[in-house]
Amino acid sequence: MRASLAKSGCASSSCGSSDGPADMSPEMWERVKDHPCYSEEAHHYFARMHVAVAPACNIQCNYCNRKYDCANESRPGVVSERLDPDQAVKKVIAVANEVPQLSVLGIAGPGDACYDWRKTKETFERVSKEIPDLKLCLSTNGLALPDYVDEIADMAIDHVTITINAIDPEIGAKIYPWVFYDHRRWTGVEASRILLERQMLGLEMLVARDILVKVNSVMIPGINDAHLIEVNKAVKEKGAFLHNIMPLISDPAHGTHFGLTGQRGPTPMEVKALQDKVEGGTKLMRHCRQCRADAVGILGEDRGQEFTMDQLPETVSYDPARREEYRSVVATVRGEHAATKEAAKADLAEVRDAPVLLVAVATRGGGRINLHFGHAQEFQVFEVSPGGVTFVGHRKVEQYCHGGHGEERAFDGIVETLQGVSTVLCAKIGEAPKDRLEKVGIKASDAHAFDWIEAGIAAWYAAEYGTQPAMLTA
Ligand code: CLF
Ligand code: SF4
Repeated sequence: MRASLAKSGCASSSCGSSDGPADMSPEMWERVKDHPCYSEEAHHYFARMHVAVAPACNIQCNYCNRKYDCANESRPGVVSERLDPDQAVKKVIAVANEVPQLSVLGIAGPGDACYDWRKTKETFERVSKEIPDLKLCLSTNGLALPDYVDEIADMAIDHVTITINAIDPEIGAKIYPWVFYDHRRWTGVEASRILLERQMLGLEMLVARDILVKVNSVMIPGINDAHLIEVNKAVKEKGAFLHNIMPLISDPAHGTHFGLTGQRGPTPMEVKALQDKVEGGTKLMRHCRQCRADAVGILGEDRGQEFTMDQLPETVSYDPARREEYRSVVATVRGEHAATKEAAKADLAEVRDAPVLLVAVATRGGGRINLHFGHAQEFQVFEVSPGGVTFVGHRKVEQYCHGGHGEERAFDGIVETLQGVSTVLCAKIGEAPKDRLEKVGIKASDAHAFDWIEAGIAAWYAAEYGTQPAMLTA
């Protein structure tokens, strides 16, 4: 890899502090480089935690059952621990002492962070006093948002997510049966019109105050899937920073309207096809994990159960040492990672007449191919072509291997989930699953174990399609 660095020129300074991706100014990079949701690159290194302090909600979404989590930002079906601001502050300090990757505190349901504003505000203010460098991030359905934008700006909350599923009230009415606004309950198209107007107003007001806005949209086949192309254009015009198109999660067991009426969610390939159609509009987030409202950890892992209130010590005080040490290590490592990406790109440019392929990678994070096939609970999927390696999403699976034996049912699920994928790269795979994957047309290799992901994919691709990129791997 060092030779490759010399060949391609280092994308970052020698101390490893990258100026950020080419599609972003250094100032913008500074604002997002530690936020695991606002930067795909950051999600390899940094963690978020959510505290569920704001349980009340002022609207009803057809994909939500409020007995569970807020489906705008979380996977429904798992009950969260509801906290008061006192408990939340204690929990954040305990996590910050134990999880050095922690960089963001989010309030993301169940309920609406703006409707329950008093609790949201108190929690953020008190945490900021204890841990001033923690980024504050809130997620809202947008109905009450315009009332609090000035306070949000005063509190230096730099990241706000609004869930916008439609800009057409007729479509919105199929998603929202009612909203509670101005002391009364509204239904039908009128309810949706009020909500959508307030969402757009909130977006404009945040952008006017230079706050970064991410728009989340739940993709609901047959209801708003095609319409999300217009949503993407509209939020771009209003200045949204990022658009996150998330698949509807629908299961009768969740007791939601959509779950009970048989509304299906989209397949991974349908999500990808829609995301590809909106390329060129608002920049897309493709690495969302639809995490729980009490999630803790790097995206894709959830350490929430290690930090339930009953496990926390009586008193906690913040010790910044571990987080500071971690940040200095990351500064070096991410510079190295950025440089290998550039090297991979340069080597791929030498490959001729090769197809565009999807490659699934088993990783436990850190940007490396570092997980056994049988231990994966998700695969990160990358598109590779002579033009480069691009992250396109992740696919959750049931873990195949438990204590040395493979689960048949899990294997079949993996094959179905990896639809459209040509090759799996992982740290280790046994001959039996490798042969079985081959039989259904998916190659698997552990020849690039512990490489940086982009470098490993590029090396594999270049080897498959005729060149020998000897310098690519670390
Ligand atoms: Fe939480 Fe949301 Fe902030 Fe991230 S999550 S409040 S922006 S810190 Fe992230 Fe989770 Fe996806 Fe949300 S992966 S569900 S986008
Ligand atoms: Fe549920 Fe969140 Fe919608 Fe409220 S905004 S109904 S909590 S999904």
